[in-house]
Formats: sequence, structure tokens, C-alpha cells
Amino acid sequence: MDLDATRPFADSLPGDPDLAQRMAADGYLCLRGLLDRDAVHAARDAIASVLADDDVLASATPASDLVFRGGEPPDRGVLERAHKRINTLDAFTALSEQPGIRAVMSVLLGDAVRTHARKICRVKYPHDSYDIVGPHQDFWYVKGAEETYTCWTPLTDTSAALGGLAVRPGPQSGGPTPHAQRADSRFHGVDDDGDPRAWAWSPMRVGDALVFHSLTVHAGLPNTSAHVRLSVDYRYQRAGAPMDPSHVRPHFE
Ligand SMILES: O=C(O)CCC(=O)C(=O)O
Repeated sequence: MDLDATRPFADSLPGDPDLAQRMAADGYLCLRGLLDRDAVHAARDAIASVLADDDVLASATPASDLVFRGGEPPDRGVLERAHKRINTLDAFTALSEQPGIRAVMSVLLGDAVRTHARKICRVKYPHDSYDIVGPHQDFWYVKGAEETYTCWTPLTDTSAALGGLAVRPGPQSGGPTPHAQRADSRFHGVDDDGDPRAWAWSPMRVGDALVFHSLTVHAGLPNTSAHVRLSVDYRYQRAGAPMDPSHVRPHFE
């Protein structure tokens, strides 16, 4: 995707009175400064030290710089072991309950909100195209309640080279779309005509977050930098609404 041709995210501030209307119109909110930066850095450092233990980071630079050691991305066994350790990190799980996120979720979902146990840390190695999540709706993966919102937040500032997440804005009136296995990636996704003007993307800073509806089409972008891209995504729905069994267990368990 030509990021220069996308439109920038429409920014919102956590206290804006029209967050629910914006979500209904655009399918997403880009919330600048939603999360406490120290808490995000704590999660980044804890996860970076897991990756350093697996020798996937350059040894000459601090682990928190996330410089990739080069060569092929680690194999599935290493990834799985790392994710199981990441799932146990307090700094990773606690970030999902930051007051800023809770406040936005109570605007969108009311007072009784349930956080999915399946919290996902994305570890995106440079030039690993097979691991790119192309255009998709989270509902295809999440199932359960359509009224589910994802909060995606980068653990480092993002740039065009690091990629991040792009969103296809619009009201979510079309319902779930069938997904197909992609030939060039390990993920399922939806067709996209490839017109970057239909998409929104901007660089993000530590503390910024994207919150989007389970039917909003979005896509992970290629990482063409020399750094590992770290982000986390957490999901929320009304307590008591249906939840798929896969989402009551941690990722990779
Ligand atoms: O971070 C990424 O590359 C993709 C994340 C994603 O698709 C999601 O949070 O649903």
C-alpha cells in the first residue's frame, strides 16, 4: 500500500464528547495519548527482554531498541515459546486495563465491559511478508459478539518503514464479509481493490491507540525497517454478550 496516498487518521482525544458518534461514522477512533507512556515502555522492555533471551535481537544494542539480529525470522517453535512467556508478563496484561481504555470502552459499551483473555502481542520481524495480516475484519477471528472493539497500540513510535496498522474507514453496516486463506500469508482476509485512498494511516506515538469495531476492515502493514515492530491488541465486549471459547483462553494456549 502506498502510504503517501492514504488519508491521515482522524484524531480524537480521550475526553471528546462525540466518540460514540465518530465510531458509528468511521468504524474507528485514533486516540492520541490514551495510554500512560511509562506503562507502554514497561511492556516494551519486558517483551524485548524475552526476545533478547531468544537471541532474535542484535546483541550490540540495548534490547529496548528492538534492532533485529538479521537473517531469517525465528521459527514457529521459538515464536510459540516467546508468546507463552509474554502472556505471563504483568506489564503486558495490565496494559489492557489502563484507565484511558476503560473510559473509552465504557462510552462505547456501557458500564459492564468484559476484556477478552486472548490478548495478543504482535512481534513483526523485518521483511517477513508471510506474517503480515492483510485486510480483514476481526469478527472473522473473534466470532461471538459483533459489538466487540479492539484496542491496538504500538509499543514504539511507528513510521512508514515500521508500518503499523491501516484502517478502511466507514460505517459498519455491511455485516461480516466472507474471508479466504491468502496465498502469500498465513492469515485469512477479505478482497481489497488496493486503492490506498480508501484507507487511513498515520504514524503513531507511544501512548496513542486505535480502537475499532469488529467489522471494520483493517490491515497490518509490512515492516521494512531494521527493527522488530511490537504492538499489542486487546478486545472488549459487553459482559454477558456471547463470546467464542477461543477468546476465553490466552493466545497460543
Ligand atoms: O499488528 C498487526 O500487524 C496486525 C494487527 C491486527 O490485525 C489486529 O489487531 O487485528
